[in-house]
Amino acid sequence: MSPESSSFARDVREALSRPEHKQLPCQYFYDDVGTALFQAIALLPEYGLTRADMRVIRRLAPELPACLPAPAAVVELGSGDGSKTRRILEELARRQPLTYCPIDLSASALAHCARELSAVAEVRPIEASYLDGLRHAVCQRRGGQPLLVLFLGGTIGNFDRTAACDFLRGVRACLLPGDALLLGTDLVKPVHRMLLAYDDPAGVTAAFNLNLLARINRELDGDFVLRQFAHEARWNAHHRRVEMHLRSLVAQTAFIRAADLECEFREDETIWTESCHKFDAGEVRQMAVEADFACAAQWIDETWPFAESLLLA
Ligand code: AVI
Repeated sequence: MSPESSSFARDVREALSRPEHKQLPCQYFYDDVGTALFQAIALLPEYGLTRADMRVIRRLAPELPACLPAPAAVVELGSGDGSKTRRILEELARRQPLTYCPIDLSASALAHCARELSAVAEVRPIEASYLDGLRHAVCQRRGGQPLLVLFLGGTIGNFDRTAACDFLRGVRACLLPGDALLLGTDLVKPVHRMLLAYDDPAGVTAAFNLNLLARINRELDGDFVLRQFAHEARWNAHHRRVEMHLRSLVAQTAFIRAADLECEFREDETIWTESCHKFDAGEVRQMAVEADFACAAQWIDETWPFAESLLLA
């Protein structure tokens, strides 16, 4: 088994054996099928997040150079599809040549990103987890020149709130005064709107969620019967998050051979697959202060409330 498959097997085994609530880690959504399904989600009329982020970035990109010391390198946590980042790089590259370091665990996402953006900046892909990759990028800093870190698209919402604050502190610990982080966060909106975004009538998000079981079947020799699970999106008002679950429609047992796991489900038991936390703009500024950043600017999309916040180290 490859090292990736064995850590997938280990994580699946641990998460599905939890006595309190079975879970699956959301980072495993993004195999090739899951990535394609997420791209389709981003086009859905019910899912406004990606388009809102794009609108905000179009608005902030020309203003950005005036808000921070000229960065010599832009480091992106997650490699994105290139279109949002291009806007930012083009504006910054007017001042001086730029190095762009996308960080991702997926070699194919990094290769795509390098193809898209090598005309705008010198691309140095880093295949690693976010913080390991950031530490690596920081070591390559030239002559004390400032860095701009991008964490776009609202991915921080997929961390628990405590983990999100710890993560911001971890990013801050890698940076020096004069460096900056541009952070995207999806904001709270009416509940029916948020639920529709994660339970669209065409069933694309359902397919994205169920693909996690399909991926286990393909890669870990599992025997989940996908039709015996249903996609579910719930609003958790206490934690201000949309939770995605897979509900077992019958009492059943699934075998995952490569994880050496026999997994029993009661009827109506769910596997919790993802949390999508929603914020308000003031809360983001507060989180920034707690992580020892100063929030220098915030741009908000009013059509689909979404914020990009510029945090200075
Ligand atoms: C990647 N992340 C910001 C998306 C979100 O909205 O939390 C993932 C997603 N899950 C279902 N739809 C989209």
